[in-house]
Amino acid sequence: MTEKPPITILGAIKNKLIGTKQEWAREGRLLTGTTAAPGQRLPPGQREVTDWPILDLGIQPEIPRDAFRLTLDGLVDNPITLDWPGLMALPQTDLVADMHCVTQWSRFDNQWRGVSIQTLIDLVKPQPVVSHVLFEAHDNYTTNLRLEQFAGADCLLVHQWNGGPISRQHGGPVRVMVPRYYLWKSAKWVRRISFASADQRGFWETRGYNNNADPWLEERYS
Ligand SMILES: Nc1nc2c(c(=O)[nH]1)N[C@H]1C(S)=C(S)[C@@H](COP(=O)(O)O)O[C@H]1N2
Ligand SMILES: [Mo]
Repeated sequence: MTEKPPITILGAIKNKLIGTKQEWAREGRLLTGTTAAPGQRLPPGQREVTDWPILDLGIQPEIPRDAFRLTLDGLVDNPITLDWPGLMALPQTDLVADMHCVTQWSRFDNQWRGVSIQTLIDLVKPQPVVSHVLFEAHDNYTTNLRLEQFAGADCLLVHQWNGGPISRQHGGPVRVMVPRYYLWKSAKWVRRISFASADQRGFWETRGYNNNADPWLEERYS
């Protein structure tokens, strides 16, 4: 199963969108050059939306709950693979948070339910050398964070949004939510989280997007 899927018309359109986003990065599009005032809720260059746009690479994997598996491994004392009952057996956390996409939309007051990353970190016990985390998803998307970004008190592995299951389009049954960074850092359909002692850039981070991705610093591009 190493063959690449054939390029379909829809795939070609998505490839074009990926190309467009890479061009934005090269040209520094959407940059306002301003800095948010301390405590400002809407980051610079963003506008509030009330719908929830869908962004992906043209594949929206279908993962039934009973097929859900998430592996946490790498430089940890206790690597684990969680299934759906295993995830549900962990303490559940509710959080209301905003989200900010680099394509300029922000959506306020999203109600998330899931397992806090702190709980997962306590479970797998990363070794002291761990400095970075790499996420891999079922559509082969990847993204990366420093451990301290991922270990924030507001970081969750989520399975509910606004009181219902997260839809397949938005990364269900389980996605990552790291609300204080641009949304491309929050992997949908996550299947592996590996803890490492070195940084490895993900899909957008190798295509001109900022490695740190703080919306209030307008870290859109690298
Ligand atoms: N697996 C996977 N995760 C992903 C992406 C993707 O293409 N595949 N896109 C990222 C980007 S660029 C954004 S803006 C958000 C979009 O999440 P949403 O579609 O739920 O709004 O998912 C992020 N996580
Ligand atoms: Mo995005």
